[in-house]
This record gives sequence, structure tokens and C-alpha cells, in this order.
Amino acid sequence: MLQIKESLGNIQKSFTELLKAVRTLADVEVLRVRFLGKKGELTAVLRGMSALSAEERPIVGQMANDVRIFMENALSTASDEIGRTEKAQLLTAQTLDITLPGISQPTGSRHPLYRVVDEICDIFLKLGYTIAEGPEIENDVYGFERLRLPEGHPARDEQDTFYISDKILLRPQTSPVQVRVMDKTQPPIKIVCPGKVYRQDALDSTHSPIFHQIEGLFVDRGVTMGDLIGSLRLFTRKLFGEDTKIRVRPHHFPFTEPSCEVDISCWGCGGNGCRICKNEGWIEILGAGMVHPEVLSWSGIDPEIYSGFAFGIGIERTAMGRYGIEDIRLLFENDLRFLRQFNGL
Ligand code: 2NL
Repeated sequence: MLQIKESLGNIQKSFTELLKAVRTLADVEVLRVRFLGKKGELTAVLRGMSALSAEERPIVGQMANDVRIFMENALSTASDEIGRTEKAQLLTAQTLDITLPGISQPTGSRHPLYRVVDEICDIFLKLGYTIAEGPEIENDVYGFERLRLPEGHPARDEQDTFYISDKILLRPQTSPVQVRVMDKTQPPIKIVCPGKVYRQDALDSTHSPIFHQIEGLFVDRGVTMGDLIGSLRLFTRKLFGEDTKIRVRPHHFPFTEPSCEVDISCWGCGGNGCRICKNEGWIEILGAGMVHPEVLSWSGIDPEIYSGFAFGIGIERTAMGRYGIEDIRLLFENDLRFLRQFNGL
């Protein structure tokens, strides 16, 4: 029994000595295995207990248990401390300089054309219109025939577009979208149709073979030219400012009767004449008219019951006027030096 007591004392002593040299969690684990493991020193001593008498056994057992608890506590304290130090070292090693400049994300901005599209659509949405869209590739029925532009009609030249085949073409205006809506819906119909349209125009500072348009259509009982003019006056005031006046001139479109062109008082001089309006005092802004009764009836809408007005606004021209852009090509070249000027606008 004395010998076992001595062994236990030696184990505790050498354990305490070795514990002082422990630096890492791995060191702690090595000690744990060496002293408390299945093949460890304490286990070896306990095996020798079989030689003890029944009286001695519980005493030595108690002592061995005390040594075990001592070592377990010492090991867990050591690993806690090492854990804390290692974490602290890691935190000092991985310093983060929050004063370094960040990696900046270049911000984009809405293209000036779509800025104008959004503004115009917003105005009509507030007037109870909804937005309708449709295909840019059309057949000649919706592209021309249904708008009273039969083959050989002189106005087809003016609107000459790009043909994919004899009968398939790129739409020269967004009217086909409106015809498609009228085909499917009975009045009241109140829509605006924004989108890309195509014409066989050579590119220069004021012409582009691809451009943007918004057309509007209002069909209901008793819609008059007065409603058209009132709506357009309200719209132009919202878009160009409350002082804006409009001038309505007679015109001709095959799809409307009567038809008109609408000018607004010049935003540069208010009507007195300046460089912007070429001394006219007025700037042409859109075309409009009362939907031709044939166009209504071909969509299954009875022109004896219903009437409607329609209008079309060119977006490029509006954006150029609004932002003082003098060459239409700037709107399509996507030169960042140009587009960045609209950042934050
Ligand atoms: C322009 C101005 C316009 C329309 C578009 C239209 C649409 C249908 C029926 C009747 Cl479905 N009209 N749209 C009307 C007048 C003018 O656009 O200068 N166009 C060549």
C-alpha cells in the first residue's frame, strides 16, 4: 500500500512538473493521454490495487480518485487558458484597418431615353391609363393594313421600315400594340404603349433607323376632340411645366380622322422666339387624332357607339429638347462620357 501511495504521489508530482511546459492544446492532449488515458500512468497504478486488502482498497481508491480529479481540473484550466491566449493572439495578428478606402462599386444611371419614357408613362398612369406592350417584329396586317395603310399607299413610303420577308417587318410605330388590345378588349380602353420602332432612315444628327415612341389610346362612349386636346394640354403641362401652352394644327394620318399635330410653346423663350425653336416660338411635339371609325370597327368595336382618340410622341426628340442634346447619335452610342452626365440627375 505504501508503494502505491508513493507511486500516486510521484505521478502527481511529475504531472505538475510537465504541466508547466504545456504551451498548446495539442500539448494538453498529450498529457491527458499519458496520465489519464486507458494505457496511462494512473490506470497502470490502479491495476496494482488488486493486490491490496479489502480495508486498504477504498483508501487507496479514494487517493487515486483525488489525483485523477486534480489532474482533470488542472488540464481543463490549462486548456481554457491556452484557448484564450490563442484567440487573443489570433485577434492581434488579424488586425483590420477600417480606415482603408473600400472597393467602390461604380453606380449606373437610367438612360436619358428611358428617363423620359418613365416620366411620360407616370403621367398617364396617374390619369388612369395602363401600359401595354407588344412585339417589335410584326406582320403587315397589324403593322400597316389595320391602320388603313394598304399596299401601295403613299404613306407607306414615309413609314418604310425593315422587312424580314414580304409580310414580316419591324414595326414602324407602336400602333399594332393598340390594335391588338382593341381586338381583345371592349371599351373603355385607356392605354399607353411605349417601345422601340423602326424606319428606313439614314443615320444623321436628327434621324435614326431605330427610335422610341409612346402612343396613347382612349376609347369609350362620347370621347371627343375636346377630350384629346384637354388631355394633351394637361400632359404637356406636367411634362414641360405648368406655363406650357399648346397649339393644335390640322394634319393627316390615315389612321385618325380628324388628325392634328401638336406644338408646345418653346421651353427656351416661352414663345418669343429663340435658337431652340428657330425663332418659331413653338416646338412640334406629337401627332394625334380621333381614331378612324374603320380602325375601330375592324377590331369589333362599334363606331356608332364608341369613339376614341390616339396620339404618338417621339421620345428621342423630347429627350433631346429636354436635355439640350444636339445629336441623336449620342443617345445610341453608349459613350460613358455622355451617359455619366445623367448620373444623379
Ligand atoms: C405620329 C404620331 C400617332 C396614332 C399615332 C393611332 C393608333 C391607333 C389608331 C389610331 Cl391603334 N391612331 N396612333 C395616332 C395619331 C398619331 O403618332 O406622328 N405618327 C406617325
